[in-house]
Formats: sequence, structure tokens, C-alpha cells
Amino acid sequence: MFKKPVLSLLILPALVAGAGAARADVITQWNFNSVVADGSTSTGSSDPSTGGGAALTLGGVTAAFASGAANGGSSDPATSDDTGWQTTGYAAQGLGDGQFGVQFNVSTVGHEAVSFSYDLRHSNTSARHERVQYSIDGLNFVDAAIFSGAAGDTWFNSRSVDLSGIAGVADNASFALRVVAAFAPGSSLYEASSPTGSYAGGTWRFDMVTVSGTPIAPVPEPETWAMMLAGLAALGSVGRRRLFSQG
Ligand SMILES: [Ca+2]
Ligand SMILES: [Ca+2]
Repeated sequence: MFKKPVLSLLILPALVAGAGAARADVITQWNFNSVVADGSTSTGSSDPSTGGGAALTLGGVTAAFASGAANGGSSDPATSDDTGWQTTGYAAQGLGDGQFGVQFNVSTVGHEAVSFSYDLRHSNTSARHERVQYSIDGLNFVDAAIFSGAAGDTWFNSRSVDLSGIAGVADNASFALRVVAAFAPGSSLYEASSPTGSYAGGTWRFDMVTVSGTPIAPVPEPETWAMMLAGLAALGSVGRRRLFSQG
């Protein structure tokens, strides 16, 4: 008669342990495509295509839309009407290191093991070096990675930064990320993306901007365990339920 509840007791810890190995979810993603495909890659949306958040520009940068498929293309699986977020208005040579670029505000509430990835097309005269920064208060930004895009008119896909080991990133409503144009390391000048070109501001085109994380598994309280056991017991026969209510 007690066989079923005893079995449930054995299974429950296994279920809870399994929840800890949950796969990362997309918290928020921007594909910048038109919400309703309209056949034009010069129209799109800067609202997230998945989840919630805000895409902003920094410094003198302004944004428009351009093809996500041209010049080799981003990793966007869209087969038509694939748009990227085209940014321009970057700083003059020798000015504004780390001040010009884009920012993405994404709440990580309910998630841990957060990671960030994006595709970026560098134009010939754009800054070769892009710095990724994060903020846990939405105001102060800290360097997390620097990437080099050493080719012009070229997409660099699946840039990825693992932020899982950084305190304060998980479960944070004020979390934000930046990708900013940076001077060449050890220099006070921008280097052009094209090895044969000169820096002139240029354009950066983003696509598939993605913040991912693992859902935070709730730690069951003793009361929760009792409720779970009661729920499982309720699945049993009327006779067993009577027995439990008497205990
Ligand atoms: Ca469009
Ligand atoms: Ca796209």
C-alpha cells in the first residue's frame, strides 16, 4: 500500500538534481528583421524579436537598417527580408575611445550563467577593435572582452562572451551590455578594419544580438517538499489519500 509514495521519494531528488543541468535559454534576442516581412532589408525593427529589452546608441552614433545577408551575411536563419542594425556616426580618429557604440538593456531576472553573443559586420573604414562591456547597475560599465575585426565589408559572426563567473550578472533587472569602438590595444588611435584602409568612422552592422542564461532552479523549502509529496500522494487511490489525511 505504501509502495507508490516510497517510490516518489526516491524519484523526487533525481528530478531536482536534473533541473540543475538545464540548458541555456535565449532571454532576449534581436534579429532586427521587420516584424512582418516586407521584402525590404532597409526596413526592420530595433525591438527584441524574442523577450524584452531596449537597444540604444551611444555617443554620436545613429542607427538605421541594412541587409543582414549581404557580404557573406550574419547567422540569422531568415531566408528573406534579413535585416541588420546599421550604425554610423562613430568618433573621429583619436577621439572617443570606448564612448561610441551600442547598448542593450536586458533584465536577467530568473536566470544565471548569462552569456552574450552577436554578429557584427565591419565596414572597411570602421574601427577594427570592439570592446564588450557589461553593467550590473545600468550606469557603470566594465570591460569584459575585446574583439578584432581585421577585414572590411565582412561579417564576424557569433562573437561570444561568457559572463557566468561575474558576480551580480545573474538575476539582475538592471543588467546591460555595450559594444563600443576601441582604440587599438596599446595605442591612442583607431585601427581600420581593412588592413589596407584608413579609419574614418565607418559603419558597424549588428545582427542576432542574443543574451542567454539558465533558469535559476528554485531551492525547495521544507513546506514545498511537503506540498510536492502531498500532490504526488493525491495521485494515488482514494484509500491512500484517506490514509495520508489521517496521518
Ligand atoms: Ca524589412
Ligand atoms: Ca537579421
